[in-house]
Amino acid sequence: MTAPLLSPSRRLRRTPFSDGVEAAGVRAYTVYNHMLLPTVFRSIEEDYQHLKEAVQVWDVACERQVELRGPDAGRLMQMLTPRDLRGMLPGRCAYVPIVDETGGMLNDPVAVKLAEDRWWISIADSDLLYWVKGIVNGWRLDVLVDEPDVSPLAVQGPRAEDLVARVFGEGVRAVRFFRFGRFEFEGRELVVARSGYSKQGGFEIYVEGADIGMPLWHALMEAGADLDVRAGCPNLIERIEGGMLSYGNDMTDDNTPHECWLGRFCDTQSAIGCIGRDALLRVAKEGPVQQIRAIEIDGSAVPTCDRWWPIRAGGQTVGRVSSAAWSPDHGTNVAIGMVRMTHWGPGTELEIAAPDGVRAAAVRAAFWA
Ligand code: THG
Repeated sequence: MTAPLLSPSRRLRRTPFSDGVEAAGVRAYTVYNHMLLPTVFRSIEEDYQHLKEAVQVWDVACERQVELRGPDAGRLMQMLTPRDLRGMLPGRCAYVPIVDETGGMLNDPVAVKLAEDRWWISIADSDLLYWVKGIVNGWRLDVLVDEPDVSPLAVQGPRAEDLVARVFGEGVRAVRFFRFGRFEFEGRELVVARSGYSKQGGFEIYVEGADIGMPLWHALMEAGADLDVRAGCPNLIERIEGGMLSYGNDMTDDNTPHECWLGRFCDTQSAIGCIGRDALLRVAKEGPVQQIRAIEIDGSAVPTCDRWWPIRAGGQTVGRVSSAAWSPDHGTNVAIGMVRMTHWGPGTELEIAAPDGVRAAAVRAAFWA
């Protein structure tokens, strides 16, 4: 049986790079923020090996920006997150949990501080714009909120710095992790940050203006021909090995940042103004009763994880697996799951009710990367 196709329509937004992605032979897409996100080019395993040894250009335009502009932009940003942003300077990026009034996760974006009064929130897959607009209107804040014509293009892999330097100049080499600089391409100044949804290193170019999307795509492909540059995409295996979470898969608004292992990005005591602060201070007292863990699943390659797989131990359900894949480099199945406190210790043996049968599994002390 062949997999069903996804019917295109204008609701399912194309990106400024979709023509390039299709010419490169994209094999599968998912939908993210109502937009196309490539998931496979050659095969997930082949894409994975290539990402780890060369360089790829990723159409991650679906990481849409929620732009905050105006005198209350900084105050608004702090209302959204329990991470203390007071020391954050313009030119920096920060991974920030976004929580609602119950402390539930609404998104886990990268915040980009362009200026004191101008921010981009580079969102994961949820309609954060409406929550932000609601707050602005309810609190009568002096800030404009919208989704600008900005589409991230990621360059990831060990040769990413060489490739980006060829197109934007040697100055990009000085950009440190989670910082950005402005660099020229065809007469336009673009934000280029050292960041990205992989552990292989690289940059994200915030392409302002859809019209320069394909010119930049072609420039990168031409400049990197001898580096074996290819079109790529966030890779399921690599991101599980690295413990990069996927909103909607690994966590939802039912989870607090602490359950998601994102406590290191929270300063709830000092994040004055955060809408979820009181709720988080309350739950922080008891501590989480379930938490994200790296899990190794025995047996041959697992099937696609497109629903939560129950985690069992001693006849009880003690959690769920939310992401899983066969890792060629580790010769085992790597997975991310939410596990109850009674069973989250390293080495704890578990059973996973996968769709093709029950498998033995174990909690790991840490992710693989
Ligand atoms: N880049 C940008 N926007 C994004 C993503 C991105 N929006 C959607 C999605 N990815 C948001 N989720 C994440 C998850 C992890 C990271 C970034 C965004 C990430 N984590 C680092 C890590 O785990 O090593 C830690 C970052 C830090 O130390 O501050 O990078 O990828 N623009």
